[in-house]
Amino acid sequence: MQIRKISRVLAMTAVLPAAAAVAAVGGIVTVSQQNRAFAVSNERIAHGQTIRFDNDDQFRHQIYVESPSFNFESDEADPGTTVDILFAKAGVFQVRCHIHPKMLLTVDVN
Ligand SMILES: [Cu+2]
Repeated sequence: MQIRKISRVLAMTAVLPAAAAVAAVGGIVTVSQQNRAFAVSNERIAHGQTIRFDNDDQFRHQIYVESPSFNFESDEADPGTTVDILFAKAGVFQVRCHIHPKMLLTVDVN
């Protein structure tokens, strides 16, 4: 009886992470840009996910990523527009804005 309970718990913990990973594939996470800052300073996503940056500011923004394994550079984006970045590789990436050097979002891609 006791052994049966434990094995059922183990089976559930084995299934849950797999289901979460499947749901995350191809998903879009939205990050707002407001008051010359990203609305969050850290974001955790799975590789294959996209972050959509909404310019909810009254200013233009620009978005870039510089790293050994992944680089991205957007045009300047007007208020009310969006920029999508697909993170295909695992790693930790710093997302910045050329126009506002204090803007920083750290993205942890699993
Ligand atoms: Cu900016």
